[in-house]
Amino acid sequence: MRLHMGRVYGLLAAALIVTPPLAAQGAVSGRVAMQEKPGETTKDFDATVVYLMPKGAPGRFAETKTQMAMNGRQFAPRVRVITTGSTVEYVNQDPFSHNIFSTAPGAAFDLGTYGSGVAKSTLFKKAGAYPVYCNIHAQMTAFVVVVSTSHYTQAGADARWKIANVPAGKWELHVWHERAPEVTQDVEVPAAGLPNVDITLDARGFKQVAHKDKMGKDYTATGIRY
Ligand SMILES: [Cu+2]
Repeated sequence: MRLHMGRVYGLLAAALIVTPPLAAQGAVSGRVAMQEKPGETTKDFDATVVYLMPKGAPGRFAETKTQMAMNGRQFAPRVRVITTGSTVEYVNQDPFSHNIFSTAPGAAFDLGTYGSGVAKSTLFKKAGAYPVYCNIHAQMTAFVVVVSTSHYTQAGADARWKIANVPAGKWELHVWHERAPEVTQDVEVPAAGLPNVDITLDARGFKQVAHKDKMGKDYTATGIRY
C-alpha cells in the first residue's frame, strides 16, 4: 500500500488542532507531623491519606480494582485509599478462615466466612473513611478511604508524601489519619507545583475503643478462635 504523505500530514495537523492544550501540572508534596500524648512516638505515618479536591467543581477520576490481603491475622496494608466506585478484593493469605465485614453506614457489607487462597471483593459507592473488620479475629482492623478525586496518595513511613501531576489552580487539601481529626486546608497550586506543604495532625485525643462484631455484639473469649 502506498502512503499518501500529504494525507498523513493533513490528519496530523487536524489532530494537533483538536487536542486542547494541557494545563500546567506540578507535584504537590510535604510532610506530616503528629502531636502525640507525652512519651509516645508516631509509628504509623504510612497510614496517613492525603488527597486534593478541586474547588468549585466535581472531581474527575476513574474507578479501579485494588487488593487488601489478610495475612497473620492482620490486614495488609491496614489503610487503602481508593476512588469512589472502586472495588477492593480481600485475599485470604492465611491458612485459616476469615469473615470480612463492615457495618459502616454507606459501606456496609459482609463477605461471609472463607478459607485460605480465596478472594472476595466489595464495591465502595460513596466517598468516606470506612473501618473494615473480621468477625472471627477481633484484633483485625483496616480502613478504606474512598475519595472522589484522582489526586491522592499515602504518606511513607518517613511521613513524607507527594501527589504528582496536579493541574495548577485552587484545591482543597485533605489529610486523614485514623487516630486524628481530619485536617482540611485550601491550597493554590502554581504551574511549577507546590513543595513543603507541612501539615500537623493531633492524635492526643485518640482513644482505642474495642469494636463490635457484625451482629453488634462484643467479641467473646469463648468465640471461635483460630
Ligand atoms: Cu479473621
